[in-house]
Formats: sequence, C-alpha cells, structure tokens
Amino acid sequence: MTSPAAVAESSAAEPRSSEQLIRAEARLLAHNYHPLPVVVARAEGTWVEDVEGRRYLDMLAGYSALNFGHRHPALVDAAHRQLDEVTLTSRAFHSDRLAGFAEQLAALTGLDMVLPMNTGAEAVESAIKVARKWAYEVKGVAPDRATIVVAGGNFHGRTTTIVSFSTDETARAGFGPFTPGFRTVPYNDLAALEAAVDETTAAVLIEPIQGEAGVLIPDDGYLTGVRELTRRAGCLFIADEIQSGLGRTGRTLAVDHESVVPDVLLLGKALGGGIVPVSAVVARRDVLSVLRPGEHGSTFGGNPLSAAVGSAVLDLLATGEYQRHAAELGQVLDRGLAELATSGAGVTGYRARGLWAGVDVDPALGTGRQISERLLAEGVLVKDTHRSTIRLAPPLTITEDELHTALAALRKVLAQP
Ligand code: IF1
Repeated sequence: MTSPAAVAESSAAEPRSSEQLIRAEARLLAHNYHPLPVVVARAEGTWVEDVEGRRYLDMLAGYSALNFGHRHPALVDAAHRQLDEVTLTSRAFHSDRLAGFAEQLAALTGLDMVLPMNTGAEAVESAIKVARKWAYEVKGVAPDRATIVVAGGNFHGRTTTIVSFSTDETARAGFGPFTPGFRTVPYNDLAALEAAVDETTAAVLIEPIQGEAGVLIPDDGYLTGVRELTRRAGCLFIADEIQSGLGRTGRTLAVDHESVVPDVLLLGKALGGGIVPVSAVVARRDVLSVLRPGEHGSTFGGNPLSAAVGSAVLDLLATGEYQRHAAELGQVLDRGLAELATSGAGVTGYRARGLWAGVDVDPALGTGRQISERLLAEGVLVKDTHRSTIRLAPPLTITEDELHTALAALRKVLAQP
C-alpha cells in the first residue's frame, strides 16, 4: 500500500527537485533499471534538459527510438493532426491510415506484407509464431518440432519466450521454465550456423549488428552467407533490425550494407518517432500469408495514431537525407574514436558503423557505468553495456560540432584520474 506520506508528497503543489523525484522513483518503481541520476523534463532535437534546467547532449537517443531527435517538427505535427481525427479503431475495423503506412513500409524494404505491432519484443514474438506456422504449413515440418536458430550474445527483448534463448544470465536467470525450440550458435560463424540448420529449422533469427552485445559488427560476407545458407536450407532468414534499422548505420537497413534482403524484417523503436511505440513484421507474401483471421493480433497494433507517426517517419527516411547524414558523420565519429584508440587516451577498442558505436574503455579507468556518470557531469548522456563498454547512438540529426563536443567530453573524462 502507498503510505500516506507518499500520497501527501505526490499531491504537493511545490515542483520537486531532481533528488526528490529520484527518491520517489526508487521507492515506488520496480528496480529493473538503474538510471543515471538525471531527471529529464523537456527535450528538443539532440538536447535534453533536466528539472533544474541543466542541458545535456543526448548520445543514446532512447536506445535508437529517437533517430530523428526529440520532437522532430514533422513527427510532432503528424501526431497532432492525427489526434484531431481518430486515434484508435482496433483492427476490428479498417482505418484510413493503415494502407498508406503499409505501402510505405513495403516500398522502403522491398518486401510485400506488414504485420503491425507495438513494441520490439512483440514483433520478435510475432515473427517466431509466423515462422513456426510457416514451417508446419509450407515447409512440412512435423507438428511441434520446428526449431529456430539464434546467435549467442543476442538481444531480442524481454518476454518469457525471448529470454528463453538469451545467453545473458542477468536477462534470463529466474524466469524459467523456458520455451523450447531454439538452438544457439556463435554469432558471426557461418560454419556453426550451417551445422545447426536441419530439416526442422523454421528460421534463422539474428541481429545484423548486435547492439546489446556491444555493437558487434559481423565480418563482411556474413549476412550474405546467412542469406545463401537459409535459401539453400529452405528456411527463413529473420533480421531483427529493431535497433540497427531506419538510418542508424548510414543506410536504411543494416542488411543494405551487403545488399541482402531477408525473408522477414523486424522494425521497431525509431518507427514510432520516439512518440508512440510502433513495431512491424515486414515479410514476403508467402510467409505472412500463413496468418488467418483470429490467429494473431493486438489491440493497439496498427492504430491510426501509430500509423500516422510511422508514415511520417517513413516520409523522412524516403528522402535519404538521414541515411546520408549518418554515413557522413559516421566517418567523423569513426575518425574521432580511432584517434582515441591510437593516442593512448584509454580506448582499448571500438566498433562503429554510421552513427552507432561500441567503445571499450580501459577497465583501469573505470567501469562503463563510471565513465557514463563522468560524461553525465560533462553534460553528455550515454549508456554503458557490458563491463567497460559504452555505446554511442546519437540522434541522426546531430551536427558535426555536437559530435566533436561529445568526443571531446569522452577524451576529457578518460583523462580524469
Ligand atoms: C531494455 C540493449 C538497446 C533490441 C533488438 C528487440 C528489442 C530490442 C535488437 C526489443 C530492445 C533495448 C530495450 C532496452 C535496452 C535495449 C537495448 F541494451 F539491449 F541493447 F536498445 F540498446 N530487438 N532493445 O535492441 O524491443 O520490446 O524493448 O521495444 O530492455 O532495457 P522492445
């Protein structure tokens, strides 16, 4: 029960300080996160401002949900306009927004059909269901024998089925019993993949670049190899581009770097423009056609507000401007990180593609968390991942000056005792 004191505090007219709000959160919210001590109150573009009016450069961009920055005018405008028309119909009826959204998704990806959902994990779950059904109905796998091959170090979300095939004990331990039907192979290892695929395999599910694992970029040819192998084996290639897609890597999709088209593409995060949760399974017609009325669904999936914002996001991407900018500034980021790595500044390694980087910091200088805290004090927001790796993923709207500001702050905190 909420204590009378907590109620009194929450109804107090006085605006509360960052410290008070952090204490209130700690008392009332499940401790499944350990946020940096900054309380954001407003944001615009690449910048966020806290309760006390301090400004920070956002180098995380909502885990890539904010690829177009905070409150991009075209996206906010699309949302405002849709709020004045209709926000939710449910899929029991049609809406005048959904067809256009699906047409744009098909045009952007070269695929045929769309299953709209809300969160990334829902898109992954939906793809697993579709792949299994496809295996039974089209491939002819024996009932309940379908397998899906996944990669070690994966991150696909938090549901019970998805954590069943996580190799991260923090994400998995204590949440069993687990869903069977998954085989794990090392990432970036085509021979291991080849050995794991057999006549029961419905699909290979991978991230074209592994985000949570530290922005791991596979060798050139890996994605092409996965494409060829899955085609030969007669199973589906599911690419989870929920984090890597929609301009982040300097191309529309990370698979575009190898000109590969998967059978099933998963999008989320930035598809909702940082305004609403929007995800989608985009796939070939013969794959998504396995779903018939009543077999899958979502109350909110494809709602008019989501479709309107998603359409506005796809309009931005159709210009190619954001992909180009991410590729260009990606060069600046890469050069900056190369310099930090070769000048004895404390960077022991890094991986970068477009405006996305995993930076390994010399553990002697601190954990990723400690580096993140020092960057916060310098006015730069980042998030650590495992051990001493920090991840950089600014809005794709970041300017070259802002990027240099972030790199200079990183150099400065690495030089601190
Ligand atoms: C958390 C990382 C980012 C994803 C891929 C599906 C999902 C995600 C490739 C699920 C989600 C998140 C969620 C967030 C942390 C996070 C993350 F640290 F794991 F790697 F973005 F950097 N596929 N990624 O990356 O999407 O259901 O959350 O919409 O769970 O703490 P979701």
